[in-house]
Amino acid sequence: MLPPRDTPTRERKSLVGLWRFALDPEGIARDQNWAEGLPAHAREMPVPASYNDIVPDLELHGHVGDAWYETTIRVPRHWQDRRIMLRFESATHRAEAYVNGRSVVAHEGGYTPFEADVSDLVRPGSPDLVTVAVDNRLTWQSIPPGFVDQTPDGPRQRYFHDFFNYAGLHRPVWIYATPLSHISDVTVTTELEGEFGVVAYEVETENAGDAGVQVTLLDDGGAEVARATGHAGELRVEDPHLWRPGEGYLYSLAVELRGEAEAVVDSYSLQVGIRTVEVDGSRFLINGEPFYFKGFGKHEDAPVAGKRHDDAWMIHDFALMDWIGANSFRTSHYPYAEAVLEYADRHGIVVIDETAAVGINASLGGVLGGVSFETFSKETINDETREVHAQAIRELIARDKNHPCVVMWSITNEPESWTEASRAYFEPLVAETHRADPTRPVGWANFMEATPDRDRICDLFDVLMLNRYQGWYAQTGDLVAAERVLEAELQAWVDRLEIPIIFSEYGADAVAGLHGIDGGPWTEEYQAQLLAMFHRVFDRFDAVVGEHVWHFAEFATAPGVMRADGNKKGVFTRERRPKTAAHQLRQRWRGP
Ligand code: BDP
Repeated sequence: MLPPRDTPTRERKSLVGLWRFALDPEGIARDQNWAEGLPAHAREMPVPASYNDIVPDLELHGHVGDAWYETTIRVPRHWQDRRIMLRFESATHRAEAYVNGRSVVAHEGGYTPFEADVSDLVRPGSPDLVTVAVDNRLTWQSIPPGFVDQTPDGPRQRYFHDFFNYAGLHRPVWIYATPLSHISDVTVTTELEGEFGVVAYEVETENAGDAGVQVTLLDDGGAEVARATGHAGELRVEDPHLWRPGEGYLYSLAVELRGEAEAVVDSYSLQVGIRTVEVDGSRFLINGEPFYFKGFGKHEDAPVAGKRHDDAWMIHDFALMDWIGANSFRTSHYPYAEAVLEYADRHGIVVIDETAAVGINASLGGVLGGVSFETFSKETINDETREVHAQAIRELIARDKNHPCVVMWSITNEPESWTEASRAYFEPLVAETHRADPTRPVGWANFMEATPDRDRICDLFDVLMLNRYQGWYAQTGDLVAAERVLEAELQAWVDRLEIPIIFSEYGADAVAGLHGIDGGPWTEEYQAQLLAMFHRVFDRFDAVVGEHVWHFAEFATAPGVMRADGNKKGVFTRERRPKTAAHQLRQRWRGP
């Protein structure tokens, strides 16, 4: 799915700004036809943003159900006779959009884009009403899963993951125009053959008739390096400038649809990084060279606007990752805004790209909400959920397949993985991921209770990612015991599998400003000492090819006795001030 761009044949208008907004806790909006106009009590709401914390209002904060947004747009008159698309970069967790009261698209899943052809509904030159109902409910058949608890005090959303259920329109919304005869998708994969970089491309078109495809690869100075014609083919680049960690060198692929007399009917330009990714035994290779992941599990999370994509926070976070010496991160626990991946492409930051399949695990219910359930059953996570999960994987890959920064897919975080049912659930999903993208390794983040003697799915994957909390959730306060247990477990993994191991989570909560001579849980010293303990163990094993600290920054969670105003495992506070651990990590990752 191509993101909208301004090109010689295409034009886009951002719909970012203040929209009208109303909650529909009783589910009356469709009967009252809010799609043709929100009620008088509607208020203003920024787009993009999570709506939950914009104003101090518990109704908004804890809302369960639909939230309606509405804006009036004006499509330029010269868009007449063009294909006009309405595109949402995301709507959390599902949405139905309307134009002038007519439903145009519905979408399931809170973190991938969707769009609708609205050419026949908008009236270029005149005002048009765009409305969207965004539903934040998590169910057994949503990814991530959850359920709505009908309590005597009203509905309460329960879920099995450890971040606040922020909702709304978190990313930009666009209206854009393309020619009727247009390029609809481009897929690029790259390989190295001796001195050559090989860029294989495939272009899909719609309503293109006899028009032909021409692709031209340009270097970053705009000089042509290769050219080809046809919907699919290969471009060979002698002595290519590779995309590599730390150096996001990008070519651009100018794709043109050419009609009679070579006239350009449609044009689209895609950034291309030439690089390879491969797993070899227990090594993770980028361009044939072993790569060691240093960085974080992150969240899209900040005060006030919640999960809003914000360019200022994005650049600030990348600058802090650079300061500390990180070379990579995981998009825990859902696909991030497309701008984040584009930035990582340009700057050579390596990304593990994750679906929103977090909390497929009954044993987490007790930790996070005092509820317990059977993970996989007809009534809970079932075949329908798996189909929604498969669709989430397909949508992630369709969106992110062309990003050189993405070196691996992570299809789930901490699922139940020790039962026959879990194997039956995941086996087809791993196959589906490989089918959708045969070029990248597939991984998943293993839960602490899924030890090497119990786990039943690790052999399905190319890479093992471990989330481990020795010294925090187990052996609390005892780093000597924690080190022994961690080392023994790691040895057992190495004995069982010969694949790369990345620590995708390890860490401890620390209250910024809380100090203690002997450390102790919740102090800044203990957090730093625990990370140092993990590092000592990692350095004893060649199969460990990466360390992603949990977490980059403190983040909001649902309330709970284990959480003090959110999760405090950040090495930066939520406002991005460094704790002691941040300085220590900088020493390890950047050197003295
Ligand atoms: C793991 C989860 C992560 C949590 C973390 C924690 O993968 O989302 O935030 O532990 O407890 O269970 O801090």
